[in-house]
Amino acid sequence: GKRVKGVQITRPFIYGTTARPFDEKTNPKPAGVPDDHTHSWTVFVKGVDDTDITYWLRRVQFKLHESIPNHVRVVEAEPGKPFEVHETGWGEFEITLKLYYVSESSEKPQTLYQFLRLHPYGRTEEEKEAMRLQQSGEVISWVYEEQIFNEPYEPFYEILTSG
Ligand code: SLL
Repeated sequence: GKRVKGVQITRPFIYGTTARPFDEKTNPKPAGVPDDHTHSWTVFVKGVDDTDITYWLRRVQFKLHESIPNHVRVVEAEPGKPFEVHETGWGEFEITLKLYYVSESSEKPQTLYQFLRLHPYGRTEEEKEAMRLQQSGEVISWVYEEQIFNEPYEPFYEILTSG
């Protein structure tokens, strides 16, 4: 196949984690969750404003901490849905995300790293308490990123630009 010379296509996306402490009122602990688990959390890759990104991203592998059962999770594309994993736990750690592009792109997978944050940091106890009250203690750690496709192959260029 031929590449489209001199062309660079960029697509914005977001990846990161969202965590919430278990709380009787705002986030009750489901049955079966171990006693030592303090939070529910999500790690995700998605489009900005939930726009679909499955026309260029076909799979995400999330490598979680080895203490978690089945710690390597593979999420295949479902149009319009974010790539995400929901879990519960007690500790913070670094997650490895491996992005697999649609086959038409001939792009190699890309690896990203994201620290799972459960606790707000760099704040006084009073500020933390205010955060807990205001937003049910939700701790977000998100990265806005731009995917760059350099001189894409012609069929992939068609896919990228026919939205
Ligand atoms: C720490 N270095 O010691 C980190 C490790 C691991 C967190 C954190 C286990 C959950 C499960 C879990 O939360 N591990 O048992 O499914 O803080």
